[in-house]
Amino acid sequence: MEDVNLDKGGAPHQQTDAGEETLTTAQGAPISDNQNSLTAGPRGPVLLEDHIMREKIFAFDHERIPERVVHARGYGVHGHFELTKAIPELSCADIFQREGEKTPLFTRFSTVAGSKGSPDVARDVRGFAVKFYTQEGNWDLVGNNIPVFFVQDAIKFPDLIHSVKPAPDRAFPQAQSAHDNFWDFISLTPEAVHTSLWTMSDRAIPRSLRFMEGFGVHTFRLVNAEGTSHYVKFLWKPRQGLQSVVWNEALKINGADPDFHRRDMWAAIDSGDYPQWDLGIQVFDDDFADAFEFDILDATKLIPEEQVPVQIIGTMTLDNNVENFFAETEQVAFCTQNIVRGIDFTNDPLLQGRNFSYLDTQTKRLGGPNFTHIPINAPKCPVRHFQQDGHMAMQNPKGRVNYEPNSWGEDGGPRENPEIGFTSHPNPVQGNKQRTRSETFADHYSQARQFWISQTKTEQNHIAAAYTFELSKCEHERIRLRMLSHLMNVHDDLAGAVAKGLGVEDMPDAATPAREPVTDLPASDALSILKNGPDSFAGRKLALFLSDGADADLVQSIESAFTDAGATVAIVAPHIAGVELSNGDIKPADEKIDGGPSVLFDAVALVFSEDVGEELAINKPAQDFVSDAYAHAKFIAWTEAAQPLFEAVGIAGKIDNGMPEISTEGADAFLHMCSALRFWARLKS
Ligand code: HDE
Repeated sequence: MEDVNLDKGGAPHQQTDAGEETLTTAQGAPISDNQNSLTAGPRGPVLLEDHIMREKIFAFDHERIPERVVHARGYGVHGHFELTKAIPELSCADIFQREGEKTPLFTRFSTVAGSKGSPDVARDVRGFAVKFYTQEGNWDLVGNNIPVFFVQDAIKFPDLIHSVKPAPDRAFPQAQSAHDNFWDFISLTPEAVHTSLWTMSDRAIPRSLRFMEGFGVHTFRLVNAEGTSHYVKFLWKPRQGLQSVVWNEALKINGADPDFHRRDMWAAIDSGDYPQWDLGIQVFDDDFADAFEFDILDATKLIPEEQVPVQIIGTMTLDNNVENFFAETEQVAFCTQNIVRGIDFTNDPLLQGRNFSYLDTQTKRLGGPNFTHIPINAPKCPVRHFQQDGHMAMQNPKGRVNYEPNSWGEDGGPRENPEIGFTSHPNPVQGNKQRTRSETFADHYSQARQFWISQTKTEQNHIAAAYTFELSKCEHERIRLRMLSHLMNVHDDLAGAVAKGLGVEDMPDAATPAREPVTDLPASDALSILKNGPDSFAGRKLALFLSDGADADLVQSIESAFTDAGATVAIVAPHIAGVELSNGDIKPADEKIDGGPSVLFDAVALVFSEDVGEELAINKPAQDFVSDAYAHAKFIAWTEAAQPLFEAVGIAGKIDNGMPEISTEGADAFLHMCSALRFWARLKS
C-alpha cells in the first residue's frame, strides 16, 4: 500500500498520484476531508449539519435520468461529414452547397428493444442517428440499419414496442423478440412481415457498428432555391463493407462481452482506424412515384437500388470518442423535426407521427424545453430567438426586448427573413377527415419475397433458422401457425424450412392477403450482406492463440502480415502473463484463453509448440475456442501441435480448405484467405 493516510483517526484511505487541484463542493467551496462524515465524536451519530456529505449524496441520488423508451442502449461518437458532390440543383440546404466543406456531426448507434444495460449483440434493429451541426441549423437524420419499418402508421408504434419489450406481468424477456407477445402482434399485423424478414436476417446481428448500412427509411423532399422539389431517400454505405455474425455466435458473444459493439467502436477510433460511410441519395420525381409498384409514403417498402440508383454525395468520418458518455451520448436529443431549409417532410404517416414523438420524449427525458442548451444539442451556428426561461435556462435574451414585432430598431433583436428562412414546400393538400389506410399501402408480401430471393443460400438458411428459433420460443401453437400462414405468402421454401424446423406437419391455410401481390419482383443484390462484403481483412480481428515455445518467427510473420493490412491481432494464451516464445522472448497476452473465446474474433491462428499439444487438448476453453471457430465457419490456421486439440473436438478428420496448416511463408496467403471473412462452404457439408 502506498501512502496510507491514517491521520484523521478514521478508516485508512489510499492516495495515489495526488493532483494539484483542490476538491470542492458544487458551490466551489474547498473540501478538507472527502472520506469521513461529520459526526458527534469519533463513534457518534452523523450530524444533519454535514452539508458536504448531504450535497454529495443528493447529487448521487439524482444521477439517473429516464432511459429512452426505445433505443435505450446506444453508443455515440463525434465526426464530420465532407461533401464530395454539391447538389444545388436539388437542394438549397447549406450543407449541400460547397464541395470539400466539412460539417461536424454526432452519430449515435443503438439497439431498439433492450434496456441501457442489455447486451450489444441482441437480435434487433440498430438505430443509426446522425446530428449534423450545419451552418443553417441542426439537421437530424434519425435512421436505422434496416431500410423498412414494421408499421405504416405512428399510431401503431406503442403497440409494436409494448409487444417486443418484456411482458408487463413478468418483466422478461429482456432485449429479445423471441416470445409470444412479439410474434402475436407481428402475425396480426401483416404489414410487419417484410421488416420481420430483415430482422430475422443477419442484418439484425451485425459484427460491428462499423460494418452496417444506415437508412433514413422515409421518403423526404429535397427543395432547391427555386422551390422545385424532388423526393429523396437517404442511405449510408459503410466503406468497411458489410459483415454480420451468426446466431450461435451472437448468443455466446453476449455472454463473453456484452459490450462487444461499443468496445469495437471505441477501440477502432482510439487506434486511429476511423470508420467511414458514404452518404447516398436516391432521387426521384412524381412520375417515378406514380409508376412505382408501391406507395413512396409507405415506410414498410424500400426502393430497390436497381430501380433508382444511389448517388454518393459525401462521406462521414467518425474520428472522436466522447469525453463523457452521459454528457454526450446520453443527453444527445435527436428529433426528426430538426430539418433545415432545402430538406422537407413528406406525408408519410410514420414520419409525421415521429415529428411529434421525438420533441415530446426529449422534453420528458431531459427535464424541460431547454435541452437545446446542452452543449451536445446546441447548434454550432448563431441561435437568436425570443424563447426564454424554463428549467435550466442558460441562454436568455439580453436587454428589454423579448417579443417581435417591435419598434426598437437595432436594439430590437433578430427579425424574420423570408429570403433565407425555412419555407415548407407548398404541396397541395385536400381531403375528408378520415381514419383509413390507403389502398396503395396494402401489398404486404411482394417486397418480402423480393428480399428472400435476393439472399444467398447461406443467408436464406440463417433467415429460416432465425424464424424457427424465435417461433420455437412461442408457447402458443396458434401464434406459430399464424406466422407460418404469412410466410407461405412470402416463399414456399421459407415456409417449408420453418415448418420443418418447428415440426409442423399440417400446414395452415395461407393468410388472405389484403391485396394480391402486385408483381413478381426481380432479385436485388444490394439487399444481401454476403454479396456486399469487404474485399480485405482490414478492420477485422485475428486471434493468435499461442502456447509456450511457439515459433517466434511464425508469430512475427503472422502478426506483421495482419497488422500491415490494417487488421488487429490479439494474443490469446493459457495465462494472461503471456508465453515464452521459441527464442526466449516473453509475449504478453491480451486475453487469457477463457476470457478470449473465438467468438470475439474474425479468424484464428493456433501456434503451439510440440510439447504442449496434449495439455491443450484437455483444456475446455481451448476446446470451445476451436470447435466454435469451426462451427462458425471461421478461417483457422494451425501448426502440427494443434492436432490433439482437433482430435479432442472431433474435427481432426475434417480439415478443409478454410483450415490451412501455417508456416512462416504462409502468413500472407492466410491473410488473403481471411478477406472472405468466413468459409461458408464448410456449413454446406
Ligand atoms: Fe424512433 N423513437 N420512433 N424510429 N428512433 C425514438 O426518441 C418513434 C422509428 C430511431 O440515438 C424515441 O429520443 C415513433 C423509425 C432512432 O437517441 C421516440 C416511431 C426509425 C432512435 C421514438 C418511431 C426510428 C429513436 C425514443 C413510429 C428509423 C434513437 C427516445 C412512428 C427511421 C435516437 C428518443 C437516439 C428513438 C419514437 C419509428 C429511429 C420515443 C413514434 C421508423 C435511431 O421518440
